[in-house]
Amino acid sequence: MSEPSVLVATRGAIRLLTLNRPAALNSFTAEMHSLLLPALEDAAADSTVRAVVITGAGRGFCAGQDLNDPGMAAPAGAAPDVGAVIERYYRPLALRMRSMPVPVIAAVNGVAAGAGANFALLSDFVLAARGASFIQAFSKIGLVPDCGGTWLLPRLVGRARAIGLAMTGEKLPAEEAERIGMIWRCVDDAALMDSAFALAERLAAMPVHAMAETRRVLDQSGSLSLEEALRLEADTQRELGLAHDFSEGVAAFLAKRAPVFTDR
Ligand code: T3D
Repeated sequence: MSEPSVLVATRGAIRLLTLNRPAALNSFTAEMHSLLLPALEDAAADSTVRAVVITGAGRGFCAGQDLNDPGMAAPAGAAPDVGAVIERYYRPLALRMRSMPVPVIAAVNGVAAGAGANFALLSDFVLAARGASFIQAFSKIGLVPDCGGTWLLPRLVGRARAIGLAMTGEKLPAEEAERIGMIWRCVDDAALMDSAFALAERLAAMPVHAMAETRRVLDQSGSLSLEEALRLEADTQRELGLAHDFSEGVAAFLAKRAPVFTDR
């Protein structure tokens, strides 16, 4: 029997998801989507999970849509409905990534292309191996960036670089991606997974609910006036101020002891 195209493992409070179609650089198939979104849902629903790490098996992270997958193809004789593929698979995936109740780290082990690049960029932290790269491959096949790319890229790297990366489809090496602020950090290839787990463990011991709220307010702030952003901050602080983690954090600070955060 062949291995599942998404492997799920748990290490303490960390859930590890591995995209597992290495022969096709872990490109997305309908079958892989049928495992990936539920795996994220499961991590979100499991109160023992406090951080998620996503990586790829083999030499690639994810080459985007599998351009050979019959599971995505239009019925014989019909025109392809790429929009339907996006609506069915990539939209829910992007929205789930951006609403996880815990921090998500992409450990990008190799090339991340097309929707695979933007899937990584949807994470809270992108940690990339020095040998990895990012390619907005869409323009080469006559498409626009998807899986959130049109929203993410200008926010991460500004319009000039977003346009340049998206229109040329040039390969962006991981070190350059770090230099221009597109990703969190680049590490030596051999150190990638240890670095990802070390970061995940550090985050898992912190107030993860406040982190998920931080992501939410930052994502919303881009379309708000200062007045509205200040209101959102006040409303969010009001809610967090009533939660366990805030009182625990303050009590631990005052008692000069290590805090134990439990909210999620
Ligand atoms: O319905 C829809 O299409 C809508 C959804 C769109 C979302 C998208 O993601 S569109 C963008 C799709 N992705 C691409 O266009 C990337 C295509 N791949 C590449 O350009 C290159 O493979 C890479 C630059 C990523 C890596 O190049 P390289 O030289 O390191 O590897 P390779 O030899 O090209 O690939 C290795 C194998 O993976 C190869 O198979 P083989 O010949 O050994 O049997 C190759 O065909 C396969 N592979 C790589 N990417 C894909 C793929 N197979 C299917 N789909 C792929 N996307």
